[in-house]
Formats: sequence, C-alpha cells, structure tokens
Amino acid sequence: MKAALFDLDGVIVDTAKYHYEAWASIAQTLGYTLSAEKNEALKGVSRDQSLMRILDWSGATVNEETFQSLLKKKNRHYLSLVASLGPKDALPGVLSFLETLQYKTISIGLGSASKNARLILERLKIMSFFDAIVDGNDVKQGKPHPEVFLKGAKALGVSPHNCVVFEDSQAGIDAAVSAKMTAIAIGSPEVLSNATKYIPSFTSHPYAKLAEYFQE
Ligand code: B16
Ligand code: MG
Repeated sequence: MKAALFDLDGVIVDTAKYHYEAWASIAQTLGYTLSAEKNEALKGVSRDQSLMRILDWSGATVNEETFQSLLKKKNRHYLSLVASLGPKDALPGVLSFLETLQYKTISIGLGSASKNARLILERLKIMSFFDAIVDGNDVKQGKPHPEVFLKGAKALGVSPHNCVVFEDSQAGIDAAVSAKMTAIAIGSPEVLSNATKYIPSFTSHPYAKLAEYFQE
C-alpha cells in the first residue's frame, strides 16, 4: 500500500508568507532585519527553534521569560494573519489532487511542524481527506529529524519506503530522505536540494505526472 504525506505550510496553503511576516516583525523588535533568503532556513522549523535561529543571527540574547513571551507574541500575530483563511485559500490544484488520491485509495497523511496545523485544516475544510495527522504537538524532534514522517507512516500503517512526501522546505525534504521516503519538492532545485523530483505546484503536475511514485 502507498501513502502520500503532506507538509502543510507552503504545500497545502500559502501560510509560509504569514510565518515570515510574523517572524520579520519579531526580528525587527530585536533590531534585526529578517531577509527572505534567511527565512528559507526557518521553513519547516519548529516555533522555538525558529526563534533560536533568529536570536543567533541577530546576536541578541534574551532570558527564558522574554523567550517565551516572544513565542507567544509571534503566534498571536500569526493567528491574526490566518484568521480569515477559508476553503478558497488551499493552493491551486491541491483539492483536486487530494480528491484523486482518495479516489485511488491512496492513504493521505499530514506531517507538519506547526502546532496550528489542525486549526488551518479546519479553516480550509479539508480535514476529512486526512487518514492521519501528525503535527508539532505530536513530536519531540522537529524536521530535519524524520520523527514527524515516521509517525505519519506508522499511523497510516504504511512502510516508510512506500510513502511519498510533499515538502516546500529543505528541513522537510531532509526529514523525508532521512526517513527513507520519496521526497517531492514543491519549489525549485535552485533553492531546494536532495529531493527526488521538483514541481512548481500541483497545477502543473496533476496525478498522471506523479503516478509512477504511487505504483505498487
Ligand atoms: P507553528 P510546516 C512549519 O509548518 C512552518 O513551515 C514553519 O515556518 C513554522 O515555524 C512551523 O511550522 C511551526 O509552526 O508556530 O504554527 O507551530 O511547513 O511543517 O507545515
Ligand atoms: Mg512547509
């Protein structure tokens, strides 16, 4: 049996831009300008690890209380930015791809670093497509550690080598490869590496073009 494991932010919905906006604002309060290039290294990375990286880049040090309050502030800002998300915000081609996978009886799982993943899936009204959901609340080790995808495979009852992962982040691709899964990158090989295949979006590569990865 084959399974598809989806990352959330940047693959199913364009929330990556909202994470960036919220982190850029936190970085600004630390006197640091977070570039889009640096932000690539935050994609797929957990909330606290992301703040650790920003602190490292900015050279700022904060005590534990401030660290926790910055995490809360970032999440409040992020939640305000995603408040108006709805079904129309799933990225182009995602819904029909999920429908095709379901029609082909391929198991569908979510493997996201986000603790807000369930909330976003509910807003998009696509929760029912997922046979298993593993998110930032369920793992001890964030991407690039393979835990999130290995737990997803286990929950679906599918061997890791039969799983196809869709990811937009380097941390996530590395996690999938380390889990011995097929990694399909949503993005360009100029920015991402280590994936089996690179596609710009689900519109240009519908199921027919990805079918070889789901063959038994
Ligand atoms: P939260 P993904 C990741 O989600 C994002 O790419 C990353 O930017 C974010 O820091 C992380 O989730 C944690 O998100 O603050 O909502 O718990 O791409 O793995 O779906
Ligand atoms: Mg992502």
